[in-house]
Amino acid sequence: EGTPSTGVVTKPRARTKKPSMYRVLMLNDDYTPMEFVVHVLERFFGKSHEDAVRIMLHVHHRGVGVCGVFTYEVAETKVNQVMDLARQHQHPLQCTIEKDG
Ligand code: NFA
Repeated sequence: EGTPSTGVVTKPRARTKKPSMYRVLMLNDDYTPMEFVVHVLERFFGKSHEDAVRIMLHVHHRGVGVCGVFTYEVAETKVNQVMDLARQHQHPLQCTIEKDG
């Protein structure tokens, strides 16, 4: 009657599904000052000054670049923070989100 007990107790494991990740992309434009872009990358994306300059120049030359990869909610917050600050300074800087992978 039923499965004989082995005395071994197994703990049901909680589901561990990794959240989808999203790239925050920055777009080039002709007007936003390079120093402002570097500042944004340092302040909102935690980049070192050297990495920030590298990413800014990549966007400047190639038209688009990745600022970082985050969960959707974090990516959305970063985009809003960047666009709010750019608007306050009347720069046309644009960021977008795209699904990673
Ligand atoms: N292209 C801008 C300039 O020459 C600099 C820039 C870089 C703007 C990256 C937006 C993103 N002032």
